[in-house]
Amino acid sequence: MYKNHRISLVMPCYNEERGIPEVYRDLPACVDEVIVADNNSTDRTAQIAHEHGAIVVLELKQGYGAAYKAGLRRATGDIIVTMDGDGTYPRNFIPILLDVLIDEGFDFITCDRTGHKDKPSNWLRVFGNDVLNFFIWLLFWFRVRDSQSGMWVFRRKILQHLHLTSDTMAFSEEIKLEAMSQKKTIRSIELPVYYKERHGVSKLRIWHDGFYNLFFLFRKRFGLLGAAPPLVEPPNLQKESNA
Ligand SMILES: Nc1nc2c(ncn2[C@@H]2O[C@H](COP(=O)(O)OP(=O)(O)OP(=O)(O)O)[C@@H](O)[C@H]2O)c(=O)[nH]1
Ligand SMILES: [Mg+2]
Repeated sequence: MYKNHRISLVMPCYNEERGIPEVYRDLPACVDEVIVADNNSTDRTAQIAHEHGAIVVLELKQGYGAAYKAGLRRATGDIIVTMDGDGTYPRNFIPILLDVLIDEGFDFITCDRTGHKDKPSNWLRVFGNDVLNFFIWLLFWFRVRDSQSGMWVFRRKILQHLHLTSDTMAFSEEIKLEAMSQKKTIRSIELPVYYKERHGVSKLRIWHDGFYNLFFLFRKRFGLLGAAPPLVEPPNLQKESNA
């Protein structure tokens, strides 16, 4: 619990047996439940997550977005924190981000890694991220510094307003588009964090995912993605279905 809010951490994991122990190593005590969405891992991801006390949800449909949808549906916290299962995102920032969300009355925080993605080996990722940020500005008229970041902190109830169609890596930009464009309903902010070296093998296919995510932005902008039911029902519908 954190300031009377129940906290869920959701991680999509595809072969992250090396990353999961790293996440747990300095996980703050305020996290009440950890959901590992295991995406057909062929290593010991599920076993290791289970041994650490996580709730393991198996998602057979392959993809970052598909795994996230399964994990988010299972989360019960008032506030959901997300990150990769590879140890890259800073767990010790969680209480600070929760402070900002709760004390300042935000609904959605997305974390910006760009200050720490300055290594020469990362130039292609930085460039690709910037191209996607630029097209978000061009197509949707709002600015985001790190459209591909996978660390978000948000109130679970906003899921009823989000239409999340993507089962792929484009899920990351889509959740920001959905949350940050609904300015009247959802109060959003982007905040900087640091970003560590990953444990285990990267699943990112830079060229494939980069072009796919760019194409996705156009399809989203011009309404070519079809409908997606919200991951949680609005409260009045929940009451009716429980009755
Ligand atoms: N790419 C990908 N990731 C998946 C999939 N299913 C689950 N994941 C998880 O989604 C997270 C993001 O993938 P990463 O390989 O970390 O991608 P990235 O963060 O862009 O790249 P790195 O900076 O190298 O970590 C990881 O926790 C993966 O294990 C999948 O089908 N594809
Ligand atoms: Mg990662």
